[in-house]
Amino acid sequence: MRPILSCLLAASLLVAVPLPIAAAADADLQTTTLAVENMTCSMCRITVGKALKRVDGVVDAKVDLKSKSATVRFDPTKTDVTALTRATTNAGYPSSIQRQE
Ligand SMILES: [Cu+2]
Repeated sequence: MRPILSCLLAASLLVAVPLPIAAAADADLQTTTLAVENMTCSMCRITVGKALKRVDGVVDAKVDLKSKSATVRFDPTKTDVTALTRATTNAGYPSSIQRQE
């Protein structure tokens, strides 16, 4: 094999291999939307987001000020919804489950 071809092959492997792994990991994640109380400004939004992301097992947390909600993606083997609501409550923003997927 000519060097240029093996190089292209290596590059395509690098791109192709991580995708199925990421997809598998994604399927194991759980998404929950929390209704968050007390949020009044963008600083509140940031505080809630930080509190959620600090929870071990949380992959992503999107906090929406307008709808007073937080959409959290997490690994259910590492954490659960109770830990999420506890985290926002401890930060001063009590929350409850709005929607669970
Ligand atoms: Cu605020």
